[in-house]
Amino acid sequence: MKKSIAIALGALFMAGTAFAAEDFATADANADGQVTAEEAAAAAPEITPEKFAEADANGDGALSAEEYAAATAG
Ligand SMILES: [Ca+2]
Ligand SMILES: [Ca+2]
Repeated sequence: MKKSIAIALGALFMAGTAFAAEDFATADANADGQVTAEEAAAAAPEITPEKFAEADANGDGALSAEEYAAATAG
């Protein structure tokens, strides 16, 4: 019983990860590998300017796939 719940949660987690990757490609409107504040605002309104700045770990004003995942993680 507990084991099947763990498997179900694992499957959910993997599905979420796949969705996030797809989400990044969608958000990156010009496909340059970076999501700008404008692209993020258009694709993911839940990323507030505060969240964007927080997720932009290297401070270059754009989100890489990794940074975008952090921004959308919650
Ligand atoms: Ca872009
Ligand atoms: Ca960045």
